Order: sequence, then C-alpha cells, then structure tokens
Amino acid sequence: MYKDLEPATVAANDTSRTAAKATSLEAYWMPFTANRQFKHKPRLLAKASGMHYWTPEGREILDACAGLWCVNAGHARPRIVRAIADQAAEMDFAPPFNMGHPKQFELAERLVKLTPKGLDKVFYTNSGSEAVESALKMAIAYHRARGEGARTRLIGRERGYHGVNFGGISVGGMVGNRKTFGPLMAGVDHLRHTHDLARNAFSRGMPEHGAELADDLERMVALHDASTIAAVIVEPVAGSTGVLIPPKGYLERLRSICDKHGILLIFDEVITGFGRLGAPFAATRFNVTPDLMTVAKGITNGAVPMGAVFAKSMIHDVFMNGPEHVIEFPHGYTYSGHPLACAASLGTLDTYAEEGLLTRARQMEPVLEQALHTLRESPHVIDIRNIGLVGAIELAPRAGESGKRGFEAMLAAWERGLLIRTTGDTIALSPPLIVEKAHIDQIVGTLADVFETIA
Ligand code: PXG
Repeated sequence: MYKDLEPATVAANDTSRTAAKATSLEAYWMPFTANRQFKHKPRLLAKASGMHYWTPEGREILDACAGLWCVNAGHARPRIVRAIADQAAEMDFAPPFNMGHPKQFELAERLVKLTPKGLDKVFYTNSGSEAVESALKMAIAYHRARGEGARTRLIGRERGYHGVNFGGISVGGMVGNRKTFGPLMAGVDHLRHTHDLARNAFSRGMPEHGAELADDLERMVALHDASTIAAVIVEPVAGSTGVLIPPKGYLERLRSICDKHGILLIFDEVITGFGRLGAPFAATRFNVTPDLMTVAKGITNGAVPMGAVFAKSMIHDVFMNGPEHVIEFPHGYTYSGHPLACAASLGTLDTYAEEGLLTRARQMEPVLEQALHTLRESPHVIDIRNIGLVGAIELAPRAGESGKRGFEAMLAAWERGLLIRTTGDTIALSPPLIVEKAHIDQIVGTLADVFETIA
C-alpha cells in the first residue's frame, strides 16, 4: 500500500501544510478583481455556514449575494457536504467519453423532472461559460443536421452576460468584457437591451414598458434573413449587468418571433435557474419555454463546479442519426458529469426539495420588495428593482468616475459585515433562498447606513 493512502498520514500532512507561515498574496492572479487594490487591503473569507461567512479573524459577514448567485440553499448544507465526501471516497473520477457512471443518469432524470415540459435532455458542463458555448454549438449543429447549414448567425443582446469564453463574449453585450479581445466571433448581432429608467424607474416586479423591444429581432431578420440565423440567446433576467427584469410581454414576443422564423430561443438561466425567481426556472415563472436552456451555479449550490444545457428532445433527436458507432455531437469536457459534481447536485436537489427552496423566493419576494423600496429616498439612489429573491439598487454615477461609487459602497458594506455584489454603480442582491426577514432588514439597514456614509 502506498504510504499516502493511509488516512492518518494524509491528515498529518494537511495540518502541517495549512499551518505554514503567513502566505504571500503575490502569486495568485485573481479573476475579475482589481488585483492591486485587493492586495493592498485583502478581503479574505475562510469559513461559511448558512447565511454567513467568517473572515480568518472570525468576523461574521452576512451573505447577501449567495456567494456569487450560486449558494441558493445557504452554505455548508449537511446533505451536500456528505454527498461530496462520500462520493470522493467511493469513486473520484470516471472518464465521461464512452463511459458513464450511475449518478450522471440518476441526476439527469431528476433534473428533467424540474424543467419546463419539452426540455427533456441534459448535457453536462463544468461552468456557465461552458454551458453557453455548448448551447451555441448545439444550435448551429442542429440546423446543419437538418439540412439548414446556412443558419449560423447568433443573436445576443446588449448588456447580456454569457460567461467569458469567445462565444459567450461575442453574443454578450458587456463592453468591458469584449473590447479587449479582438474581433471575437464573426456572424453575431445584438438586440437592444431593455433597461429604460426614463419609463420604468422604481418598478416592482416586471416593468410596464418595453415589450416592443423584442421586435428588434424582426429588424435582424429583415437585415440578415432568417435563413442565416441559428439562435437568439438572452438571460430572462439579466444579472451581471445590474438586474434587468424583462418588461411585461417581452419574452412572449421574442418566443413568437423565433417561432415565426424557425430561430432557436436560448435562455441563459445560469443565475435565474434553481429557484432564484420563486420557481424552478425563469422559464417556469414567465411561462415561456426556450428550446435550449443553460444553467450552472445553483445546480450544485456552488459546492462543486458544474453547468448544464437542457435541450428539447426534438433538438437532441435530430443528432441521433447515421451509423450507431459514430459520435453524434463532437463536443464535451474531461470533467463533464464529474462524479463529485453529480453527487453534489443530487444532495442539492434533495435539500431544495426538503425545504421547498425552489418556490420559497415567491413567498419572500414581497418581504424583499417592501424592504428594498424603503431605500428610495436615500442619497444617490436613482432606481430600485426586484423580482423573486433578486434586487438591485442603482446609484447615480459620480461625474467622470463611473463605477467608483458602487465600488465604495461594496467596501463600506464589507466593513459593516455585509457581502454585496456591485456592477458599475448598481448593487445586486441575491441572498441565499433560506433568507429570513431579519436578514433582509439587516441588509437594508446596513445599505441605508452605507448610502449616508459614501460620497
Ligand atoms: N451566463 C450567465 C447568465 C451568468 O450570470 C455565466 C453565464 C458564466 O458562468 P461561469 O460559471 O462560467 O462564471 C454567468 C456567470 C456577477 C457575476 O457579478 C455573475 C456571474 C459570474 C461572475 C460574476 O453578477 N455569472
């Protein structure tokens, strides 16, 4: 037996490692972070349970953003922890190509019971970005397999976020994520975004105005011809660009224009999936079913990286053609359907089911809405919007320093024991779905104080 397989030795080694001298922050190049600012004044999280994080010094931090929109059931939930630990001991890895393991199939069956009718097939990935790339490839390959190989164009939307890979930033509409990386993918166009403060400021739930913006898709068809368009991808509620809630009637209109022209509709539900809006998916809540749906984050409660694409059977079935020994869809990842991710997801679905978490946001929505809108008269606030357990407070940008006020609000909240997420000058709130009224009051009370404090 190898020495390092003796449990006692492993534990001893691990302890000596973590007890090593204070670590330098220099080697780690951090993602989507102002590295120099962080390293001057680090913000470290060392422990988490339920609604809270703790810093290495033991300071308690209320988590108002579910980690990063992912820890929907709260932190360190026992069923999930146990599922991961047991799986790691039982089987750490199995090759996903040409081989399967039982939990991949069990999970797939469980997942498609939650999705809107018709989305009956699931393809695993390891992140939201990979789910988006996989869905875009499926859309193009689907049309090709049906003999419409000219349908390759992809339509995204301004202020959309679809992860950071080349397909995702190409259909995405975040200038900062696009401008640095050259010409991106060819053959992409964008609908206008739906954010309209002039008409919709301080809306509660879905805004009244803007359904007609879906008609942009008709303009795209007029410009490019439907025979060249494979798919449209949108977030039902745009998260990363500041919580942009679809105007009443918008998604229905987009769906019907897609149907009219044979264009696939992709919902990117990486944020909206798994209960965030008070229903299993935004598609469920809004009663609009896409042809492909991407998810990640809440699929494992953030505990192990995982993403997925749900596809309508009619899409999947088009691929199931030709000689049986031939790979139908040449795409996948070493870690597709990783055993630890599948186990974590099964534990997550159990937790969601036992605690009614996939619909709880609907009950808590009025509580969050009522509390958030009390901030309307606070300094700097130019809009407040909310749906399900998502809220946003938009602050006026400081002249010539767009995003600085938002960043300072995040730092001030951190000092007061509150973790929030900001994008530009908008604060996005997405607490774990186990949140109670007292937590919401703490979040809003702290923010009121923050707004009084920052310049
Ligand atoms: N699509 C959507 C709609 C997302 O929100 C991704 C794809 C990419 O997922 P991965 O797992 O590759 O990161 C996301 C990710 C924020 C924030 O501050 C949001 C995300 C990621 C990082 C920050 O709002 N969402």
